[in-house]
Amino acid sequence: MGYGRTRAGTWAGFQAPRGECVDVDAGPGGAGGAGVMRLATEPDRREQGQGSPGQGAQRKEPETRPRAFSGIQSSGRLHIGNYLGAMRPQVALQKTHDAFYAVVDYHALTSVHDASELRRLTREAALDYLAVGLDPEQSTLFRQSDVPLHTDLCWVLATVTPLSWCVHLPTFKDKKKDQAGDVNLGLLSYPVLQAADIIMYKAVAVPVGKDQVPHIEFAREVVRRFNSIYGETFPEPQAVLGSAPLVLGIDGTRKMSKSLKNHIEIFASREELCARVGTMVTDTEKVRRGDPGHPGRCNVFSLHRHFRPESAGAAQGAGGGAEGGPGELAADLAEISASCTEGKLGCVECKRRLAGVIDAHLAPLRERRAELATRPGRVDEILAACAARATRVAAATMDEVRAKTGLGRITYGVAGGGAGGR
Ligand code: AQP
Repeated sequence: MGYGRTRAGTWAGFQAPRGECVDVDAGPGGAGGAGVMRLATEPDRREQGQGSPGQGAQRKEPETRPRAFSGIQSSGRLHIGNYLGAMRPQVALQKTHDAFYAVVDYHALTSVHDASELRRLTREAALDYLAVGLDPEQSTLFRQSDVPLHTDLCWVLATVTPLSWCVHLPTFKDKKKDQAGDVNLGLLSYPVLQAADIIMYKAVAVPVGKDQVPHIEFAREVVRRFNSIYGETFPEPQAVLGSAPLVLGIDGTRKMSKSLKNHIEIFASREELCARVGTMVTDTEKVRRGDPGHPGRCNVFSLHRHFRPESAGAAQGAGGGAEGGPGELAADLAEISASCTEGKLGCVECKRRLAGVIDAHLAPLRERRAELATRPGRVDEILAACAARATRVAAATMDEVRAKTGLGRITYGVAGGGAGGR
């Protein structure tokens, strides 16, 4: 099975049933889609205008692939929940979609209030993205704050978004608890900015983890509201889920998350990785080594699965290397399941084997990241060129939004570029 295909066989997100997510792993599909409104793939004069040289800006226009957008917060080291749930499907999607991926530092600002820390984390996240296989020749990888039009559109959307929609979002309620000492207005408007990020590029596909589905539904509601007031402008985006939409943390009960500190970093050293996997909670009903286990109820077994054959196609797409070929890994998985169920395989050994398979998968990614880290100028170049391309597309959208809402028309500059030491 491979990522990058839709069950519905169409990516015209605004034609799909409302609220439905697309499983990126399932079934044949293809690009396309026509609708009454201007499509995300339709080139705009402003977009085609001033091409700037460099990575990501050299592709041939007009782009005909449907658009995708997703973001990742630079609020901490990325973990295998981010990787399996979002980054791997995102990398797969870049083959079929004109993908815009942003390191969303405006969002991270809602929790990180230290300038050098935010800069560092933003650079790290960009490096992580490139290391897992994001190709700046195929995708537009940029830092969100390099395209300040995102906050411009966020304000416009805020004026059509009922306050109650934000206040009642479960994710806001969770954040209020997690960040009790810092419940800022940015946390409340977080999903509005996220909606702005997505629709700025008229994206129809949004590859994310399951926890983000309510935010994509929120963005769809905002689109409907805007379109009903100002006329058809934006397509309704659709969430795209991969084969691991919800990865549990090492506690085996809650979502793997930086803030819950139950995560396993993607780019931890081999030793750290083994230590973290070693502390994972296993099947609670298997108390002694010889007790029969229940792989279907064990988070360690879930991870065995996510790093094995059924994801092997995607793993290759994402640049991961696995121990053995897909056939060998599938047989290995079946053997683990059988011997755990029969009480022959102890949890310690099962975790040792899991650490081995994850390490083998991540080792080439680690190498690529280390290599990229020696060339910071190259990363800055990529981010700058991609920010220029994102700005051209965003400027076209904002021209349309400003005209429809009665705001003034302005000239847009290209900000920043590069996450490095300013
Ligand atoms: N455990 C997970 N399983 C599957 N997908 C996940 N994602 C995050 N955790 C899991 C997906 O990763 C993308 C980026 O997420 P983010 O940068 O917005 O961070 P997050 O969801 O807020 O991740 P954390 O670790 O939970 O961050 P904190 O603790 O800082 O809030 C998203 O697509 C998300 O679905």
